[in-house]
Amino acid sequence: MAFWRSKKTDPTETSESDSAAAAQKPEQAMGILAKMRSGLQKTRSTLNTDIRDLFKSEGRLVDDALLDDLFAKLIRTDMGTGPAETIRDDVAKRLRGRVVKLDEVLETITEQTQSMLSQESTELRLADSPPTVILVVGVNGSGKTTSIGKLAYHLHHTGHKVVLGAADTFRAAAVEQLTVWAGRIGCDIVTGNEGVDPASVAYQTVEKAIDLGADVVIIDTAGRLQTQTNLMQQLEKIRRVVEKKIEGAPHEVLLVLDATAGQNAISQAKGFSEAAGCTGIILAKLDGSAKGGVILPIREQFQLPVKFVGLGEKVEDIAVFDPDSFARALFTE
Ligand SMILES: Nc1nc2c(ncn2[C@@H]2O[C@H](COP(=O)(O)OP(=O)(O)O)[C@@H](O)[C@H]2O)c(=O)[nH]1
Ligand SMILES: [Mg+2]
Repeated sequence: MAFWRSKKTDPTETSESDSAAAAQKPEQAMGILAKMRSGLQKTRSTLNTDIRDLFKSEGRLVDDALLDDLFAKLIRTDMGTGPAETIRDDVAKRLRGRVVKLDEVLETITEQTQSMLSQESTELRLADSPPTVILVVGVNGSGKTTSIGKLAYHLHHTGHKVVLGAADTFRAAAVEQLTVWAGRIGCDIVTGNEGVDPASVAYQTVEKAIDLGADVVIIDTAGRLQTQTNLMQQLEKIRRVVEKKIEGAPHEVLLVLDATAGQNAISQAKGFSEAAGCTGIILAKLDGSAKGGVILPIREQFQLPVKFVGLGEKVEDIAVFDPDSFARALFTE
């Protein structure tokens, strides 16, 4: 599970700055597990403290009382009743009537969660010929700009030429924020003055990427709600101008969801994802949340793969979503 297939073929090209990206190569899956573990620390400690309370060292009989208690603990991670029932019923099916230790229950829960989270692909959809255009959308403050910065950093350091487009022209601060990221990464950015048509910024960004022979374009957009018709139309316009320039673009429309919003993030985003033609999800701010269980209803209710998870505010705090590592990080110490 590479973060992104590295373009570099000449080993002399690798530099120290590749180490963060290298930490996400398949042979270093432990790196990803460690990262997820640290990002999910809040959820895990709530959950494990809670579940541990149910057990004594000599174990406990799996009966209705335990199953009810377990259900209540699972719910606290904001996974919702559906997924919590599925997990509880699986524990019942496999362990009812037995006296079991904590570890065995956690292992059962982890396996069930892994299967619930499994999805076809987390790989970014690439253009047949570069540049690949990625549009990033979501409500205000969900973590769009920060996720773009982190994503761009990893792409840049795996040998991809990245151009950023600051199409959130509502606030000068938003443009500045992305400009700071571009400077930090050392990649190109196209900006427009506050208030200019975001679609024109998107258009110019794609144009510049073509001129520069860039591999990836990532376009930031202003936060919006699905109910804001004019803003949704503006998003549609961005899509149109991008597609006009490159057939098949945008290749990905990534919806950024804020994990700290728990179930609210889901209700907010449901209609949005359809209206904006989203192709994948970035679940940001998992580190700040004790509600990491929210990923389960996200996988259940959206017909979209989770592509990345945000695990902090630093450049390296993003990971390709891997269901197995995620479930393990959620439940095991
Ligand atoms: N802890 C944490 N904070 C994040 C993460 N992603 C974004 N943030 C913070 O969330 C706030 C809003 O992020 P921003 O990218 O500006 O959101 P936007 O309005 O969607 O562009 C900022 O303070 C970010 O530093 C994350 O994965 N972890
Ligand atoms: Mg922003």
